[in-house]
Amino acid sequence: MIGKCLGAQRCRKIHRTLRHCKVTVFCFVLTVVVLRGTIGAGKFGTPEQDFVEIRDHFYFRRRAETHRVLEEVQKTSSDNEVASDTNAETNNYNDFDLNKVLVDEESDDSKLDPDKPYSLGPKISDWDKQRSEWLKENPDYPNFIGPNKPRVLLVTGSSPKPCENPVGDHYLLKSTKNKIDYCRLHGIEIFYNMALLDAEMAGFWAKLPLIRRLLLSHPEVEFLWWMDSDAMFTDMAFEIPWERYKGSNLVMHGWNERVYDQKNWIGLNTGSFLLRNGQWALDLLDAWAPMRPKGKIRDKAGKVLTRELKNRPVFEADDQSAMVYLLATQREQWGDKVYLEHAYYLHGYWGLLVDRYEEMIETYHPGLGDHRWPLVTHFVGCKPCGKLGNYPVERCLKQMDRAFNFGDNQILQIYGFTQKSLASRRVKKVRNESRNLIEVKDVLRSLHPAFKAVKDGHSSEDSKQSTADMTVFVQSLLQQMYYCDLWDIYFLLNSKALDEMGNRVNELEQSINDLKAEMGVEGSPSPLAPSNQKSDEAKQEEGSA
Ligand SMILES: [Mn+2]
Repeated sequence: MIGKCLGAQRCRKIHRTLRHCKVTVFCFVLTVVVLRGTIGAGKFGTPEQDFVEIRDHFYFRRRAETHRVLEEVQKTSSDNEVASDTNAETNNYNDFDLNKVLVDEESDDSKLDPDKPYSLGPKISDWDKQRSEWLKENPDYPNFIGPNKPRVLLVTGSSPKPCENPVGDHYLLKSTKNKIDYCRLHGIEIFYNMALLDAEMAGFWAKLPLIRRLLLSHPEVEFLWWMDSDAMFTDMAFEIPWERYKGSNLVMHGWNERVYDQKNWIGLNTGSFLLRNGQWALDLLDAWAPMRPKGKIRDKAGKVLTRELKNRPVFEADDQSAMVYLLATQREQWGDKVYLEHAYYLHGYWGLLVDRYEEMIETYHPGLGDHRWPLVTHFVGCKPCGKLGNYPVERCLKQMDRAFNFGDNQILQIYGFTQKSLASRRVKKVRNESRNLIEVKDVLRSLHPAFKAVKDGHSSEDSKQSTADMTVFVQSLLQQMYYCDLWDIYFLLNSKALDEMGNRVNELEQSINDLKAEMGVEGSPSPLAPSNQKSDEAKQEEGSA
């Protein structure tokens, strides 16, 4: 009928319009329904009213959800006294007394007989034999993951309890992140301990039973690297010169004359050391432990140590003094297998280093490990996790932040960022993102340094071995170059550093050419190919800088 009145063409037009309207209205209704269903808005009030409703809704949902979670928790622990306590009702973390969750069981110290000599565990005297048999039976877990690259386990840890001051836990987290980064770059595994494995070995002694248990549980680990929670890596590029320790079982930062001649209690440091897995290590731990922690014997041993060692203050026996005493009094038994290193900072006392970070950045580059760019900065005497340290809290925390940033900058720079300053938590971009795949590939390769590569360490033929050794040597040379041009482009632009850099590149190139000539045709295995390419790039970069 409408068609008759308006004519066919017009009718089609109206139909089309109506169809469009239907779709529009349907969409509108759908939108309203969805909005009301999800956020409950759309009562067609003012935008302000809607906003208030949305906010209330979200707030209510959040509250309801936590309430539900709390209810479930309470249901599951209905027989627990937590439910009956009014404190359990609080949603405020600041109001909650953490001691309700972390219940300390009674110490079983009293059960130990003070007259019985202390031992770390049952005596083992054939560990070397057991271990070598295990290694033979498990060829997939070699103790060397490359020529001159031992399998290393870094061991660190902290108390099972939260820190006395919450900020201490934050610094433990930073210190842990720092260690994860270094170990990831260097192909090292980490064990973080939070369990007090032995009540008698509390405090600085806690590491001994832990180390023993780990050595016995991981025969595939060649070197165990103990590192205190208050020590941080400040040189992410420095690789331990493993070949130097071929004949050593224990490597600590220290000096022969200060330990053996002066018996100085700070002649070495036990905050960061390397211990080779073997019978020797077990024997050393047995000889190290009986200074018998806690109580009369530890106090008495402390007096002996203070009397016998140079400059030692009066306090109970500690692991470091005990080590100095052990080495100084039994040098013939242990001395030939102990390497006291001071060519780089396996441990670096923070007081000597932290104020020079800016100078280091201006003049040097990562990969040196020594006073120019310390491998480790150790915050001896700062106790952010405890109540009372030996230094002002402000200096400790400020410098720990700076040390963390100093190390973390080297990680950030791989990804194209840097901290605004060592005191800052903010980062800025140092280079634009790569636009093509080839560049991205280069960036990614910088995350796979040669010292991390896993290679077959079972080369039996001498010629093969020498080629492999040569390869590692060339790789480590290239690695140094590689880090130089990779770490920071601004370093290249730094005028002071430029000359040194130029000379270094020339020297390294010369060494590589010499080595290539020496090695002849056979000495160009595949891992070198990309590195050669890299050295060409370094040349180009040098030219353009
Ligand atoms: Mn320490």
